[in-house]
Amino acid sequence: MKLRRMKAAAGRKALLVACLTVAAALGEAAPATAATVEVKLVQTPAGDTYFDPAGVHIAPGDTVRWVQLSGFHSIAAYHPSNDNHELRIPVSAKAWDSGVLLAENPKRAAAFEHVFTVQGVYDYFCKPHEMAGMVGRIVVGAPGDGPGTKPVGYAPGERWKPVPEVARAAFPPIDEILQKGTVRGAGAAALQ
Ligand SMILES: [Cu+2]
Repeated sequence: MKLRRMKAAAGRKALLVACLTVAAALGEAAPATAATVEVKLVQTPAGDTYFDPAGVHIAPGDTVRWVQLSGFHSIAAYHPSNDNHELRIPVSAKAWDSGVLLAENPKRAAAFEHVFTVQGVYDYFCKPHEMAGMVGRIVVGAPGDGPGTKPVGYAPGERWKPVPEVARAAFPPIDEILQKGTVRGAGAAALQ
């Protein structure tokens, strides 16, 4: 009995070592110069809300850091696990939802980070302001042909929550993101 427990413990340890080895190998495969790109969360005194920039192009392994400058916002992937929203990130990527950030920069609870490892197009929204068109788009490496490259409403049979018209119009075009690296939303560009 005692021996069996020891064997089981040894087996668990071997599994842990194997996992750590795989993690180390994956870490080495990521580019040595993984970058962090900052996106601001903004609400103007007039009540306009937006991500700035609205579109960014990053490399696999890079981090996006959202920083809340004014107003209260959240950052959530277009994904069925987030309130049955349409799937608009790569199929093998993990969904995320920051919840509403509770402080304005520079306080500690004013930022949220996510690391992007799977290539493709990621569309995301701010839960309080999706209906006002507060959405963003991230292209990681090559856009490929995943859900984020498809027209909004591409799978009516899934009965996902429809993407509001004002949000549809706010996604920066993928080509423009690839060309410029970052794209400011129409709202941000008009206000400044
Ligand atoms: Cu918002």
